[in-house]
Amino acid sequence: MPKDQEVLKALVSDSASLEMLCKAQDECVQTTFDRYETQKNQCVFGKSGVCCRICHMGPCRLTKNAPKGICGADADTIAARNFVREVAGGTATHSDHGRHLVLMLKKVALGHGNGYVIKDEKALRYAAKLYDIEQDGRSVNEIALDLANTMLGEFSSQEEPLKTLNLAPLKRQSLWSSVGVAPLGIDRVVVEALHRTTMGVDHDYRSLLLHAFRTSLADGWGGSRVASIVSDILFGTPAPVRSTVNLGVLKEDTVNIIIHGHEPALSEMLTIAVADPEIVEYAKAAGAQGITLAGICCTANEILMRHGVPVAGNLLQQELAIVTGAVEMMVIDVQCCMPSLPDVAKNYHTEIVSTSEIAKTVGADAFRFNEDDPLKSAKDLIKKAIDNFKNRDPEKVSIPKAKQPMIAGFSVDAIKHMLGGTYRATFRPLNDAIIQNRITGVVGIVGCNNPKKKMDDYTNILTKELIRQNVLVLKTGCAAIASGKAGMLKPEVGLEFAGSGLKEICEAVGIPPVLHMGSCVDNSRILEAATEIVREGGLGDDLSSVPAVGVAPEWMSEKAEAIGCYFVASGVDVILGHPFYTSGSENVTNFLNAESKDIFGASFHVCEDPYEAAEKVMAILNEKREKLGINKKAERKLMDMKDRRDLNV
Ligand code: NFS
Ligand code: SF4
Repeated sequence: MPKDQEVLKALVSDSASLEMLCKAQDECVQTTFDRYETQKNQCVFGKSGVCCRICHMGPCRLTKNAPKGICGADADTIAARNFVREVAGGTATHSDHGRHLVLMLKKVALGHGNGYVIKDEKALRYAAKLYDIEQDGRSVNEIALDLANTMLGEFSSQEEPLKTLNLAPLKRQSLWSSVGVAPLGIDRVVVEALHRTTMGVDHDYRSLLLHAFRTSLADGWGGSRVASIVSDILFGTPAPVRSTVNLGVLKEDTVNIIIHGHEPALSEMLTIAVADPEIVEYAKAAGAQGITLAGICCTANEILMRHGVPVAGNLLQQELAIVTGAVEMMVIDVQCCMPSLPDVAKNYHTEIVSTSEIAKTVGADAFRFNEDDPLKSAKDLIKKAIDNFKNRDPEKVSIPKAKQPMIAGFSVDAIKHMLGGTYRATFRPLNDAIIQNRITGVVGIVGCNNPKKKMDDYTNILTKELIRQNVLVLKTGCAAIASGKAGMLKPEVGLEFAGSGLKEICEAVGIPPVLHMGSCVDNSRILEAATEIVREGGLGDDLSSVPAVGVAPEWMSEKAEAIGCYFVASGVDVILGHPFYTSGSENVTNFLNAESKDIFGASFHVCEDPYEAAEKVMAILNEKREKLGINKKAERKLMDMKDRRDLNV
């Protein structure tokens, strides 16, 4: 049954998506939004986390009359086990992405980069210092090889905790050791998560949930952090860059290629290849004015941050991009690439090309990059897209006008330089602004879209509310793209909504009030920023004392669960726009939403409404400020070198 515009309007926030939803409906193209309708009566057992199909005596579904599974597992065990497996899924996902990058760094270091190089030697040297790698009298490749091997050890370490944990404040590190959640090798904890949760192993919900936190730390202070560090070394550390976002970045007169997924290596090559004069000529010969490369999801964020490549959209726009009828090719790799893409593409001329060995999609063309000559492969792929330009049906083309300019590229290094100036990169001005109550605190708004919520709405309302209340907002993933579409990544627009204290600081140091920090693995950059704040001094000696909160408004992915857990285990409270699937166990829910506070100094909170979330954020920030004794228009507390040394963080 076709829906009227009002119904469709309730699904999405931006006009481009609405136009494409209407077009999809007119052309009888099914999207996530339609399929969500058909799945609407979602299983209550699944939703409350008390369905278990871990062994084949089951599946078991717990009810009042059947409160235990066949093996005797109760709701606590089952809900906790399911949760651990989800967190392990998220950790594995980010970390495998990290692993692929480390393996590439190793190849480059061994001289087999085949077009990939160490682009940012400074980032390499900085990382080598963090991991205590000898640099004196050694070549760049020798250092890189040692770093790559050290990082590979982070995956395989059997008995030693992760070295990357050392990047956290000392107090947090000792808390992890004393609680016993400092993870050993990334692969080991993920395997252990599967082991612990199989039939007949770990049945104590506390022990299981602690393993969820342990596993998540191997993501945030392991795989994801490693991914960000190595991406910066290989592809350059992001610095502020201008670009545009939303479906309006596609053009009628160019060949449009969308890169979608997560791993930056191939998209980097495509970015290089697309500018090659030979390719530009090839496109012109095909009757196009050129080539437009645009991104979706986190691949978009990666190439946006480093090259200013425009962003076509976030998770729920992947199908809508194809509905424009103007996409010659969508290149997909891993994660968040919906299996429905070839079905949608059948209605147009779009070719879906999958490039990852581990991610096949039925109906997509599998394209293997030639490892010996990835640049040539990238060019071949682009030529294939250009060849498809002639198949575009002008009757079916309708590109929405909506697009917004934006600024992205705020790595920690970039923020430090903006705050401190070229000669003295430092977080000091930010710490001072927080101490003086010009800025109330820092909030990371991260994560996905989810058809259960009006697309981008919660994220955008919350962002505005928070900057109005003088909170500096850090963004990653699809939440960052949402802000871009709403115009909030234009500094002048952000400043218009910002409270007076935040505005004053942002204007003084030249940063916008909403900072796009990258993809989801870059959530580790948010922790890095929080650690810099602790080290700078004056805001306590641990991450849990900093007035900082994480929010995942529209999350859907296991990755978001892993991120939430490592934020909490790092001492940063996390607000979820909708709850985990654990409501079937009061104990599990209580552990995540309350008891974890006693262990980590932070816990999860659920706020289904963005205004309620804003209130909760402010309450948490103010509580932290109160504890620090800075919850008044305080005079400036000056830190001298001695104070800072005494902090010992
Ligand atoms: Ni993150 Fe990036 Fe988006 Fe969610 Fe998916 S793209 S890794 S998981 S949907 S934010
Ligand atoms: Fe049922 Fe226990 Fe098997 Fe789960 S592990 S399916 S609760 S018998």
